[in-house]
Amino acid sequence: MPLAVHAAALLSLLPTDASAHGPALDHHLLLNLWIILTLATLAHILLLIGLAMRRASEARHLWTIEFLPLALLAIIFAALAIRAERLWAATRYTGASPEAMQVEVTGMQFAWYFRYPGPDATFGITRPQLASPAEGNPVGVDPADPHSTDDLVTAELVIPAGREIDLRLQAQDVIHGFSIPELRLKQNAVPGESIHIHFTPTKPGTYAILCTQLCGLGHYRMNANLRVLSPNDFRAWLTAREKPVHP
Ligand SMILES: [Cu+2]
Repeated sequence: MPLAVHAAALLSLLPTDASAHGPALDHHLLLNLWIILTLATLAHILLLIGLAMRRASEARHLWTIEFLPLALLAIIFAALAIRAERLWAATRYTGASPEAMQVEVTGMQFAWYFRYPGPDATFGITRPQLASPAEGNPVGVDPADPHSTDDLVTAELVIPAGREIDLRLQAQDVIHGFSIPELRLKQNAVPGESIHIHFTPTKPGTYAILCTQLCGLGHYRMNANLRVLSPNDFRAWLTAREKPVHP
């Protein structure tokens, strides 16, 4: 089964699949590659046949070898595009379930910060003029807002496996690209916008969060860690982090 071997080799080149929506995306990618492989082979066979039969046939209009293949190609292309668009939209436009864990992600030159709303489940107000990484307030949380007192801001993203996570992405200065290859996630963080993306991590582990937009001289070092923990480990982590906030 050369095609199966081919697929297995391709899959082994992809990073680990650690999210619930990942396998469908990988499947779609492989389907695209198989179709391209088939069409490229067919095109070369047709080319060789054309060369061999060049003198044997007269030039005439053959709709079966012109319009029919073109129509079929257009249908295949449209079907692939619609399916890809649906897969893309599934993590964005359909909306997360109400039980999803909320985490705010802020990109800035050249770091990622993550904010958890705390036990009150509400994010405090942020003000750009208050943002100061040097003073321990990188995202500019307003201490005057009662909702902000229990907000937890971290430099690594820690989430529990098996629970849906609803991220809201924003950027303080320029466009940054939030990307986690193992979770098959990639979404720009744009200044002035709050962009939601939701997913369910399936495999505990440590993965790299990258910035995929050239955002300045320090772009090469703009990364952070994602740690996917078991639900129990996550609870322990959250409790330990929340203690200093609630003495
Ligand atoms: Cu960046």
